[in-house]
Amino acid sequence: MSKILWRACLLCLLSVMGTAQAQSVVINKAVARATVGKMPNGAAFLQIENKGPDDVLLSGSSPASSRIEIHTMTMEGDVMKMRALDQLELKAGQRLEMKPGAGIHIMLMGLKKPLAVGDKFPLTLNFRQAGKIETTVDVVDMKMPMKKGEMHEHHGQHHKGNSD
Ligand SMILES: [Cu+2]
Repeated sequence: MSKILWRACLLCLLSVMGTAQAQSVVINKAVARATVGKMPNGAAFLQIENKGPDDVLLSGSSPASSRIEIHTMTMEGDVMKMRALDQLELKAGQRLEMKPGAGIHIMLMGLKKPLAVGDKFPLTLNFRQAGKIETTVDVVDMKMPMKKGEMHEHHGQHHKGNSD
């Protein structure tokens, strides 16, 4: 039942995007790394474009995992450290592109089941100004995040730089 609701929601979201910018925050190209074996957690990467006023990403949720955390990864000396952020600021006009291997990502804590290539699941992000925004995450093969981005061509809602 909730799947049908989600479909309906996605449809209206797409039709809104086609006409006017009713949404001040736009999420594109959401992907998650396929998990191996019984990995308890997964990682998702997406593009967030803030077309509205300064905003803050407060939290997220997904039926795919018991919890969502916003993580940042930094190099401290030779050690890669990952820590959870309470929130993530997004300035007006800011475009954030999460990339595997460095920086900000969305952590799926406590996966309900392994993420297999080709799976899709909904993810809801909750912003202070823009409210709740849902997107669909595609699970892809991301063994080698480095260089040349051998990512599958997922053109989903890619939206050419309409910068006004
Ligand atoms: Cu993480």
